[in-house]
Amino acid sequence: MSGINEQPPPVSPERPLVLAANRLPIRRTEDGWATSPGGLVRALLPIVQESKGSWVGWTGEADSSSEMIHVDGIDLHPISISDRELERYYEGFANDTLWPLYHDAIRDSGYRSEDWDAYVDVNRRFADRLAEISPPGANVWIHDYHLQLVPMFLRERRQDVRIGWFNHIPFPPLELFQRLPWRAEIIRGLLGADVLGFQRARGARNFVAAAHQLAGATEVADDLVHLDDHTVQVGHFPISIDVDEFELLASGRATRQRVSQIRTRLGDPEVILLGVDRLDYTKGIGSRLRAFGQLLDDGRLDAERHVLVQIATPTRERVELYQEERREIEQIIGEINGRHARLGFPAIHYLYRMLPVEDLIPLYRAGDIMLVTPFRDGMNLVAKEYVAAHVDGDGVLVLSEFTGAADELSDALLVNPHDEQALQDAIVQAVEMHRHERRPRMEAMRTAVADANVGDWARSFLDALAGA
Ligand code: ADQ
Repeated sequence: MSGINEQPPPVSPERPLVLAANRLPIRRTEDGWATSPGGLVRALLPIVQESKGSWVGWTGEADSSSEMIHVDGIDLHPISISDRELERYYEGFANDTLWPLYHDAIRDSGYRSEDWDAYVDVNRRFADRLAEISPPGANVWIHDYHLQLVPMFLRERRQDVRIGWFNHIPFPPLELFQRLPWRAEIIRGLLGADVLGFQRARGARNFVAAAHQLAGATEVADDLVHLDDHTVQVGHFPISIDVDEFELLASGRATRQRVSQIRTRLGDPEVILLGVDRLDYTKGIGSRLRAFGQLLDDGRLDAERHVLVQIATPTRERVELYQEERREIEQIIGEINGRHARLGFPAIHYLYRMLPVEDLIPLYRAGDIMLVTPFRDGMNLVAKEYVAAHVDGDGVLVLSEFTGAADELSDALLVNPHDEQALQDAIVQAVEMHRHERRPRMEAMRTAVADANVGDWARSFLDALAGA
């Protein structure tokens, strides 16, 4: 492990860290605003606090005030976004144009110029706010596909700050990316940064190819591209989780008690299969459920011995494609349970809700087999959380080869989720796997996850930015 405290910090009160992301890391409570939970927020907050930095983003509420909020020792600068803009910038351009296109065009994207105009306006608002509030010489770290024009807009106003951008989702190959009517604008927007970070080496390569083809940028070294007197470092920085925290929570007595309660409640099945995802059409939830249903139909699995628990988090519920996806998943579950449930014992247990981490960890531990089968995913933290939670050294991960996590977790059962037969076979192989094979595979995956936690990830990106 690189040990995040051994080197001098890449950010300091002299070079504070200013973060920008679509969402501020806060939620409203009865007593006002509180920071929201989650590994990324926990990893970044202390760095922002120590460097006396700040965070720019949207509160999650339309037309909110843009007055500064001070929570947990950091200054948060809200960007006010109207309901109309949310429809166009967020639900439209970010989630109906970019999201499907960047995920292998698994659904058709909408290309509407009014959505693009709102995306430009909101990106400019972010950049203006960053330009106003960033101290001289600050490190500005911009997150994700919602804000791809911010690097260029910010550079136009502030040449003294260092600008980094990290993409949490895949960056598509040129053949797909060039469908975007505003492809050159996006590339030029990103090239305003000093460091561009991607989850996988492949995403970084895709970007370099697009920058060359669509903007005439030249690759001057392995990870450096050059355009108009400005050089940009392009690298991959695979994100991770707070490994120590997952292990700690997973080892507690309360968790062990919850695990045995869960098993009893599920009717003490031999094998618990588990899926945990945002209810997103990229996650391959429907195919996974169909594969399970087919295995029950064919008698290769038995609903008395094999039980599937699917936890789905509500997400982007105002977007039509997400409503359709939810209807389809719930229909599949209904059909499978109709055929295979017994009174009081469904074959698939389904929860459509967000769970607190104290409920999620016992479920991970109770899961003998974790099914992570997206058609495309930038990283997929659920896979890493499952592995970190399995302090017992047991458990099998069935993992789509189209996730970033597959690069590091090569001891999972890697599967092509488009191949129905392969998916069914992988599930059966997981169910039948002997502990002599399960345990070494899990041990290797646990080593891979423990070798890089989210603090190391933040540190390595900020080191690159500091050296830019
Ligand atoms: P997501 O698409 O949201 O993230 P993922 O990486 O799996 O996907 O993260 C989901 C997070 O939500 C996990 O931390 C998980 O514990 C949590 N979660 C899921 N369902 C939950 C539930 N019902 N209740 C509570 N928590 C739940 C995007 C990209 C990913 C990339 C991450 C981080 O799409 O590819 O890994 O950002 O960069």
